Amino acid sequence: MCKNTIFKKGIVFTTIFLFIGLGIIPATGDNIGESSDIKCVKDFEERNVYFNQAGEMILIDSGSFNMGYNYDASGTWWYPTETPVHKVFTRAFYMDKYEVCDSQWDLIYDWAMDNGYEFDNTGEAQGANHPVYNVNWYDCVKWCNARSEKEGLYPVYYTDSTKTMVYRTGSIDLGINEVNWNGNGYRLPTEAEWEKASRGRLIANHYPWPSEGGTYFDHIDGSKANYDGSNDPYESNTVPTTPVGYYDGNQTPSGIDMANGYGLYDMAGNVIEWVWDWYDPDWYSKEEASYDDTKGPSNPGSGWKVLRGGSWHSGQVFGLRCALRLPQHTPSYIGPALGFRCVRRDGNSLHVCGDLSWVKVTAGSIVTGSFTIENVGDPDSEINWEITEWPAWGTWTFTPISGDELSPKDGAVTVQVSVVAPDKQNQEFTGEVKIVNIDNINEYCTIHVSLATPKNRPSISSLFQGVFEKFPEVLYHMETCLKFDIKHILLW
Ligand SMILES: [Ca+2]
Ligand SMILES: [Ca+2]
Repeated sequence: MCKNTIFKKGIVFTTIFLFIGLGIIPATGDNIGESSDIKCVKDFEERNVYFNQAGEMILIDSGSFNMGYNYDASGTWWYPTETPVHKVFTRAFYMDKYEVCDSQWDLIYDWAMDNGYEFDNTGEAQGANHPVYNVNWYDCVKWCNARSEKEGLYPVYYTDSTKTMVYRTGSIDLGINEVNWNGNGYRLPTEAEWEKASRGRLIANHYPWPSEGGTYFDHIDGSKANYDGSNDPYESNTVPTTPVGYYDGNQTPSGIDMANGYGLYDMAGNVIEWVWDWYDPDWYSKEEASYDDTKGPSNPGSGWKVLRGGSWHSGQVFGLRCALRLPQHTPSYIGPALGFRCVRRDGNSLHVCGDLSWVKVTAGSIVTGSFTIENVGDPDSEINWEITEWPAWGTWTFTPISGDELSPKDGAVTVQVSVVAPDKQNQEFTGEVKIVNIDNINEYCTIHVSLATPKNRPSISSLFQGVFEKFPEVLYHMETCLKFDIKHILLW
């Protein structure tokens, strides 16, 4: 368990969704892949629960993943802007579990209108729990800022590189320097963050669920996502969005829970989603594409923003793939199939993982264990940490007991633990080990520990005695066989 007290309208349908026609593009492939660096599921889940008490966001863990999709020999279903597959590290971040829905949009939008914000569009939707659409990139970015300010977080987007003027009005093509990437407020995901989140810890998957190799049609049908022809009950509507997270097992006909490996919904289909990045078709072959926490091109270049994940409008399931990068949309574009979701940075850089529990420990004996400490903050950040508290019972040794300049690149550092158990039989001991960021004592993690010594149990000899008393013939036969007085030995 970790703690950080800082926490706390209608455009034409004819618009060109690129993947109309992409069906002709040559299908399967051995995408190079390796899993992202998952350090600790247990602690990950604990942090998730903690954060979700404040909002419906999911923690995407720190680590690398393979971005893109490679050409394969069959030449089917391949698109050049997705190559080459390259490794990208992102630090941990939180992402909205669902696309931003209408009720959520309105709540922030109304607050923003009373607090100096101006939007180009009011946003539309097919119901309170359906995704908002007809919102342009500028609207979404400003809405992120309003969401931050309303919740008392630091806004992320500014109109100047000194980051003093909060972006609240106008249509401004922000650059990377006008963004406070370390701010704790809401923002659009980068392309890399979106794809990593979409893949849900899987490797070379076509869709946000297990779907390697074969053809795309082997892996997707109408029970899994909302696309054109998915035959959901909303299919005949003019704007056939489904409620956000509809594909969660409650849809009709009922299907399986379509949250991906991270617990995110609609990462394929429903509405396609804005991301931060400007579009550069050749971006993946550039060195900067593999930088830690890459944020895409630093200037507008093509003038297009990237859209991700496909939508209800995607007739080609090709368009719903994790790797697909949809261009040809300026930041001022709006459409009935285009919405968004937000991310924000993980407020805690110190990440501790481990389980220190021992049962049936002989009183006074020595037990050992370990846990890990990791910096999941900024790629350039360093943490000086120290173990400051541990239970008063037993005699504890930690190796090491402190560390300097731990950076995300160091990965997880293992701390070996040795405890001399208290010299008391039939006892249970519990407590906590506390690990503190000594430069910010408000940031700390704790590990629950427990140790139990065994009860005074009947001895083996007394168990045998019970058997012999009940079945004396057993004792007779054994004594005859072994030619000595077992009962005497047991009683001795
Ligand atoms: Ca549909
Ligand atoms: Ca979507």
